Amino acid sequence: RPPRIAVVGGTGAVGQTLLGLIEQRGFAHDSVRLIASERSAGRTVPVLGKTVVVEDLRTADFSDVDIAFFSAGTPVSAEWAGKAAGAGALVIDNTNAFRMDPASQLVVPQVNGALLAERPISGIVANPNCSTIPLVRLLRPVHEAYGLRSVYVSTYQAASGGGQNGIDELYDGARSILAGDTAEARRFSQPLAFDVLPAIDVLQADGFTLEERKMRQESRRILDLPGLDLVATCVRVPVENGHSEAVTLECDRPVDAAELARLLDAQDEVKVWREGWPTPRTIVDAPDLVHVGRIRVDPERPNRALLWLVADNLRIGAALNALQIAERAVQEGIA
Ligand code: 11C
Repeated sequence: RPPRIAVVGGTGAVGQTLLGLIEQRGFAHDSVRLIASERSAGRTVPVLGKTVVVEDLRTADFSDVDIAFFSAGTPVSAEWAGKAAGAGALVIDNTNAFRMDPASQLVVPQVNGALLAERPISGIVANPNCSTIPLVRLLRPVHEAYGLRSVYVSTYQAASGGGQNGIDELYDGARSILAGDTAEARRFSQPLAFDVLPAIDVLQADGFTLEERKMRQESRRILDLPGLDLVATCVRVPVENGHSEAVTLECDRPVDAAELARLLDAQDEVKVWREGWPTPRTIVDAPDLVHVGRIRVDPERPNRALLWLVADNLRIGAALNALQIAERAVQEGIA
């Protein structure tokens, strides 16, 4: 029998994208339940052609759920995902709550999907951060071919990383400024419209942000390279959707740019742009691919390659990765 699904946070930007992808990819399922906080419970919502009453997370029974997707924020997952897993559901968690938990798995199916041959001890598979996922999908083949020594990355992250509230804040701010008014910051630390903000998530004692720390520790865990030297600067830019990253790779061996382009193009669901370059607005026709451009090798240092990547953060960076985890889990018989 196909899995019985529950989605916690189904009305948010990632939850809505997930439900759309379940339909688009024809993910076989027996039933779909929507579970949310007390605030949204009782509402009726159209889901995959049916009308579903949103259930209250505090009283929801997960014992007849095979796969529970969580995307309602880290505090909600920290409190409730264990309960869902304890009741027997395989939890696929889209937050930062369990990514570094040794009893849970941190999975990008194209990189370390083989882990899904076994159910994690905690019953929780964590979905990595949206800027980590496209990066590690490129780092894996580069490491195998050239040996990764260091990775330096700067991100250009879209407003949708802050959910629908982030998108609304960008549009509201732009309208206010165009009307000669001042923009307001609610979801972000400062107004985003017509600006760039070099701080995403909480600032840590060492001066890095949590987003920058996540990129380092998650990449190391997914690639199984605990000593990988990777450093990030994460920046919010006034783009609606689609995260971009400028990546510098220091390798053990000299890199040939044309060979690197062929290598990346040969990866599943990766597109290398040989003319022009991808941008958040030009990838919309193929949002389920990691787009790569501007591949080049430093003529003064042949072991140093540089590239530009763009990926849909709500799909590749969140909902699609979560659904691909579910697809693989079903295939492996652990869900
Ligand atoms: C952003 N990467 O763009 C964040 C959103 O740890 O899952 C996802 C946060 C996370 O703001």
